[in-house]
Amino acid sequence: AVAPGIEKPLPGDVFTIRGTNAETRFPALSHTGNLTPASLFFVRNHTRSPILDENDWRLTVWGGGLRGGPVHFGYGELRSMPSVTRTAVIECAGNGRSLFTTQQGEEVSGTSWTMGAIGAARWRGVRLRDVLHRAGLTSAAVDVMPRGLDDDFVTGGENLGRVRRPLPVAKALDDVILAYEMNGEPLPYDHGFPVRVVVPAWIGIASVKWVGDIEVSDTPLASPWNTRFYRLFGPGHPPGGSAPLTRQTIKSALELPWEERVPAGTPLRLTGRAWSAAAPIRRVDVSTDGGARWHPARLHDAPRRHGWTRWSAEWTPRSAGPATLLSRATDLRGNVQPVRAAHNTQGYLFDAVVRHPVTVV
Ligand code: MTE
Ligand code: MO
Repeated sequence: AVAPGIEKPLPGDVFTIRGTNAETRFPALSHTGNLTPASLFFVRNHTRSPILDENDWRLTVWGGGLRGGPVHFGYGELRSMPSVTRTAVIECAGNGRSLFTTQQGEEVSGTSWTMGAIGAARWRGVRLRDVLHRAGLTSAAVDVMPRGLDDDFVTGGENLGRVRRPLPVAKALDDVILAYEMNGEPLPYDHGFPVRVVVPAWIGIASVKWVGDIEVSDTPLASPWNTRFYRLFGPGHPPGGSAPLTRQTIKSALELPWEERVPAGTPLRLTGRAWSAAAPIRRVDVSTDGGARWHPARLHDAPRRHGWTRWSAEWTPRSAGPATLLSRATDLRGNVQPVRAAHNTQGYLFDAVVRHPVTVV
């Protein structure tokens, strides 16, 4: 059986079961509400989606930060525990990476996303905190490391093992959930069926899919996903890279096709989305003349944490020729999208105002 939401992609959208990466095209979001349907939600896989059976699946919690030996949880057992439901975006740390090159002329390595490595969903599951307490968490615990059941990740001939990344115990006990539903349906295979981690506000790699075990350690844990990847490397950063990345930044994007042709003299409604990990979006400004003048956009969602905000602005294109559209988000803490994103060799956290080309005809 195919998990819900996968079998009916909108025309023109690429979706995978078992495949590697698929990006959501922003224009397709204009047909959706605040939540991203699973059929349009981007997929980021280091290897391929495993097809797991919830009856064979179990979660093992183990390590020196527990009172006793390993504790196992079945799918039905998790389902019978008290649940929470929470809206949160999941966004890849590399979202927007290709714009380092196309907009800033800088070289970066990694999956060449434009702005579509993000989606917002309603996640239902159990609090990681509740599972850790049931497993016998002690005050000696320092780090909590979920690990996926997908294949070992092999890169450049080197086997880095299964995808895993430590969370400080404070974050694990705060707002992290072990999710088994996405938008009211069981998780689709590509998004971590039967159970994934959801770490609100943090970069996507923290939200480990197909979780099979969680190490709870009384000493700090490391994995390639917090040492070799997901730090800022390059000039201006420490030799071993920055501290491991945690929170996402502030961004916005138009739902218009890239290089769209728009007729002169016809009023147009520009729509888009804005999001910030630090605080709800307070305002979005739009420029239709390459950044010379800015006008406030109308916001269509009440300020909310961890979701995104739809916005719109009216524009009547005047003279024929190329034009550049920009949107700039501001959040309630006063964070504003910068003109340039800080370069780093792996192209993480592209937060600059996007220069969106169109042609007026
Ligand atoms: N979890 C496992 N087990 N394997 C993976 O390859 N990719 C991570 C994260 N969790 C990954 C994973 C990355 S880099 C991102 S951005 C998110 O999952 C993407 O979640 P999605 O595919 O549901 O959109
Ligand atoms: Mo990612």
